[in-house]
Amino acid sequence: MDTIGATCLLPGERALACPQENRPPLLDSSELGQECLKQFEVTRSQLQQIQVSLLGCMERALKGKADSAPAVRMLPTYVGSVPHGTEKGDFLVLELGATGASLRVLWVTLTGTEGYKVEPRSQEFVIPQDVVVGAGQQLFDFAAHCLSEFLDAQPVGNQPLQLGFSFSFPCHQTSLDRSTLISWTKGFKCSGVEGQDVVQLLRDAIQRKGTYNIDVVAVVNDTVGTMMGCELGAGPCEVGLIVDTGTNACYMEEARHVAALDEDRGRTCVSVEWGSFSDDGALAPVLTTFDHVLDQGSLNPGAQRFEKMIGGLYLGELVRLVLAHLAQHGALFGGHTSPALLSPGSLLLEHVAEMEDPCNGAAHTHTVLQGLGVSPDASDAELVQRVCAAVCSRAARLCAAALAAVLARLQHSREQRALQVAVATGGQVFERHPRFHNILKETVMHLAPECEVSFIPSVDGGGRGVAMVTAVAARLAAHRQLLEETLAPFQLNHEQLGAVQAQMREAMVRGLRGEASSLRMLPTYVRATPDGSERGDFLALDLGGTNFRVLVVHVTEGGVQITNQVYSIPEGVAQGSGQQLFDHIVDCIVDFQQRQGLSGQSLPLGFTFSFPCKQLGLDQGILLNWTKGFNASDCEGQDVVCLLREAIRRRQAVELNVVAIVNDTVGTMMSCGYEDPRCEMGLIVGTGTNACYMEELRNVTSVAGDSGHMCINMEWGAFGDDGSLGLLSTCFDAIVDQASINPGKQRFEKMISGMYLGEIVRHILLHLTSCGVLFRGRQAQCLQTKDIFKTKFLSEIESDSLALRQVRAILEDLGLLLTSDDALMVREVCQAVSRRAARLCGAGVAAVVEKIRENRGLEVLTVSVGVDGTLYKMHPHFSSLVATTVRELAPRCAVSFLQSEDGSGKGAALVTAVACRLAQTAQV
Ligand code: 0WK
Ligand code: BGC
Ligand code: BGC
Repeated sequence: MDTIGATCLLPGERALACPQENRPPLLDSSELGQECLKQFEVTRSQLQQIQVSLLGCMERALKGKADSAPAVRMLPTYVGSVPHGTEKGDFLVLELGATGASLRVLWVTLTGTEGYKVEPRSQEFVIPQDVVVGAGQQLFDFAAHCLSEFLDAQPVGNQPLQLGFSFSFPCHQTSLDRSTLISWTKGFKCSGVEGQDVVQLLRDAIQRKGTYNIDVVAVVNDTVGTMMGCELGAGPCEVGLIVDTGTNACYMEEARHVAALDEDRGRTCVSVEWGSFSDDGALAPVLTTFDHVLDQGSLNPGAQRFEKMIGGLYLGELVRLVLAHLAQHGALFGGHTSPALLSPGSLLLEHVAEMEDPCNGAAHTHTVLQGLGVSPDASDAELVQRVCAAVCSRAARLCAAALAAVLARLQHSREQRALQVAVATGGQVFERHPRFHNILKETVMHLAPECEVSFIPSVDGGGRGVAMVTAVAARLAAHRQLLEETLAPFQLNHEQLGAVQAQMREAMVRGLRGEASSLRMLPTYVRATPDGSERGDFLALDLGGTNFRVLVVHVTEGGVQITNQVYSIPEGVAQGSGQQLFDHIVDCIVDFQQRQGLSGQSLPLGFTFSFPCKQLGLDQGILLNWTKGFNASDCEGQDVVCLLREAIRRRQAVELNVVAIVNDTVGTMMSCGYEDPRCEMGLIVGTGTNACYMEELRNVTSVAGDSGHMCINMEWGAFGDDGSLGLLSTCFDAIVDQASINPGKQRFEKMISGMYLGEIVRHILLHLTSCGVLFRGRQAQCLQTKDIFKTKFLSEIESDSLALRQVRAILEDLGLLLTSDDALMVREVCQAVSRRAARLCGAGVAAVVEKIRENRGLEVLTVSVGVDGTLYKMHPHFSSLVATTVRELAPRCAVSFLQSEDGSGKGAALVTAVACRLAQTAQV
């Protein structure tokens, strides 16, 4: 190739001189030089336009409004909590991609003591070019090999090692240890990696290598490592800026502004990925022909245009292209070129930095140019230095415009005009280029005058920062493991649920036979579900749930009309004397009658009394024991209908005709049975839990008769009181039971119902706090209070429509100081506890419907279950989990669940109506 005077075009280079017809008059060599230098000048207004345009792109991307190929990606990094400073331990760090075709392995010891630092041990490995552009597996195997080689020299033994992976390429991260590569940059082009989770690829390679037990716990962008590694003395840096082979920045954004995250509090680190900024409007005026040539000659033409004007991988090449152009047009080296001058990549960043060295730049320039096979004279060297300066100044100024856009974003995000911020900087261009840092600083001051910016050079290239993130990730991973271990006993599998179903079935049979069983299987003397012929007006009482209600129920041809009044049962009355309780009940009835103009009328009354009663008849019920926080004295062992009648007598001038006492499960079954005759089971999951169903009378040994049916109140809340649930019971269940007013009793209820789930959650939260997993290990006073964590919180916290922010609001209203990680974990605890409750309840229902099916020797049973109870009705997932579990465990039963609209008061009135109808026919 003749290099004197002949013009040869570089690959992909367009003739710089424009075509004959509009070719400007030929420039002499010095003018040509000037013209080239001029191309790299960027005016202040152009910088401001770039700043504004980049800011616009950032804000659109944050809102998730960016188009398919966003100019900048604004990628969440899942780094939210800045280091506590308490992080300690030894961490491995693997850096790939920050400084070109090399990777670095570091051993970082975090002391957890402010100001006391242990120098990291590190080793750099050059990545062979064929690996940089080869198969992805080869690259990750190379990384695993380097890790192993590095560790061979370290006293590690076979302790598990935690590794932070600094991977400096644009990635979609979905957690601290899951990150998918979007596209390679900076000369990397390995196949089979884009679109893949790079953490998994590294884990697989380490597995294949099989030499050390390394757990990759975090993947971090190099800008994040640089920001996190910034010395705490200076106060946490909130921006990380890298100008190395490539360039990028990250910063701490208000989490609520990141649409991709379901967050509203706190800050989260966002990697801007400004290397891909390419707003033609803003960049076109500053892009030179040399930029286009460089881009066309790169591995990723059209991509990372902004980076290719700033990154250290490209600055040398830009200078070379200008020098080659000037030489070919006789403006340099007397028009002489050389193969080296004409070959891409022959001029590197360090060459440019040397040539710009304020002291020995001129000498270095001669050395570098001779190295390229050209012999410069003094004016050549001077022009070459000016070309270097032009190219690098532009890079620094463009970088400053981008940083100014980030500062403007911080001002918007913090709603602050004056901003004080520390920017951690890292990368060879910063470290090697003599003037880059100052030009950047000055330009930022011009473009963001209201921002007070301190630049903190990263001490070790971000290795410590990556270790910090790894420590945070390791802490979170350890917390997650502790959380999973704590919640594992709440995850009941099919076998365990099948065992509960079978045990309940056996207990049912034993209970029906009057043998020892934790299921009392109490006959209710309700022999049929309503047949629609019931008529009349009835009073009904509904005691035992969240609310005590008095109702008047009108049963007519046209249907059932109900008027009811809710009254409270103060704890002092529920746990006072029986006389006090029943006098209070009668007071409410009298108040209701007065309000409804029923005073003096003696309507038949049905009493829904939701506690275990041994019934001797429809209107006789001996209270076996209180449950659900009731504990009125002198009632257990008594006929509660008598207790009510005595209270009525004590309140003279009141006429009430107590006809029936029913359990709320029976009332609910009857109430739903009135609408759907296939309803033969009643289920309550509220303050307490229980079920009843229509059993074949022949199976009820305590009641005479072999034909027909009898509704049996199972009192399944007591299931397991014989210890048969011991294997499933957790330490938290034991704590809740011990703290209850009836320890050892109602064990099944205490794993399922609303009165207890909140308490189970509270004790799990206390345990996780004591392990340091929650609330930074600080025990919250509010959580020490019994019953402060209401079961309704579970229903609210688990609602899908509730964003994490609302979960935090509920917990903060409780007085908890928490992070989003805490809120996420509290939600998981609630889910585990309520899921177990629903699954156990489902196993119980499956046991009952299977019994009914076998009772009737049916292949398939179609049956409905009437259900009531706040937990079942209000919890977002409880009912569907119960139905799913029943389908799994009783596939030969088609079960529909009918939510009772009118509560069991209506059912009690219907039972009373049936009793009255039977009594009338008996009199006839
Ligand atoms: C409403 C019924 C009542 C039952 C209650 C159970 O009318 O008989 O006791 O549901 O649900 P809780 O109010 O305990 O949530
Ligand atoms: C990558 C960034 C990285 C930057 C600096 C860019 O090419 O896309 O992820 O932070 O280089 O290394
Ligand atoms: C009682 C049952 C009642 C259930 C639901 C349990 O505590 O023992 O009689 O049906 O709660 O209210």
